Amino acid sequence: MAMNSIIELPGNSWTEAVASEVQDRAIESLEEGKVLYFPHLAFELLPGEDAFLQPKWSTGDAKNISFERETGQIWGVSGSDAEKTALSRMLRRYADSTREFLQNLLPTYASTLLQARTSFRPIEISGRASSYRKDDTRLHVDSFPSRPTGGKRILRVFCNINPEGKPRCWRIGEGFREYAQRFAGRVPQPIPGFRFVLSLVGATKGYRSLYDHYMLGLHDQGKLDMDYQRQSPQEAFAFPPGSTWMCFTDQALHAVDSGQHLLEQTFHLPRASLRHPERSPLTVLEDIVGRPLCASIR
Ligand code: AKG
Repeated sequence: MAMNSIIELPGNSWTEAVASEVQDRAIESLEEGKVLYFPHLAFELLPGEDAFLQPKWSTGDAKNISFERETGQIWGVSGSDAEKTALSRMLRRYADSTREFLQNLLPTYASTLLQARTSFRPIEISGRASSYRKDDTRLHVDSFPSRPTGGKRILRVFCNINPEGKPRCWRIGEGFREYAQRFAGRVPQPIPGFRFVLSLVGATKGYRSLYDHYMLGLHDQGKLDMDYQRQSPQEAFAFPPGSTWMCFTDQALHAVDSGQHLLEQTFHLPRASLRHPERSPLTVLEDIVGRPLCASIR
């Protein structure tokens, strides 16, 4: 089935200016829920950094090694202090590169774009055991139990740095409205007071809004429905090493089947900064559910 979920764009530099037609196509496509694909935008490793392309650097069975650009903190990594510092340096470079790239590609977002965590995923996805909730081989939109967004968007930039020619194999599903319409009715009603208690005891970083409650519900209900997982419309795409792609992962239904050694940078964006706020998951969900879901959102 031709779904045209992937929009290929030119660009082979993290720092160069981007033509206004490309900027326009990028913002329109992203806000439609498409995946922007840059086949020749590679992240170059510095001498010695290829030593990090091994699963042993990840502690336990954690999928992510995470880095916070603002504080310089790194999590989920095993190794000496010197090795952690060297890996942090590589992740900071990726964080800086993606930030500069987005400033050039999406200048109208630039002033309100919030940079969140950078992650490195050195573990092979295929065959990895996990609970259904954490199983990213099932189609889902991103929503995290402990990190509510309060309606802010989740924009993620991925780069395949596999040294052995192995692609990152994704599937992209149907549109957000179709997905939300299918599953919103199955999301359990929130238990009064529960979300308040979650933030009080620190189980969530901030208050889980009704929007976050519904997004989490869609994420879980979608992953639980194996008929949907098998039979719903979906388009497979293999991102080769040396390529970069990005999407609003709270809108583009996605799954990853296989691949090893990925860099990922998360950004958040207020709904008000979108060119088409009416296409945002918050507006679409409010329309489907028939009530406001986020009192404090602008
Ligand atoms: C996600 O980060 O939401 C995923 O589904 C994983 C994508 C990947 O690791 O390729």
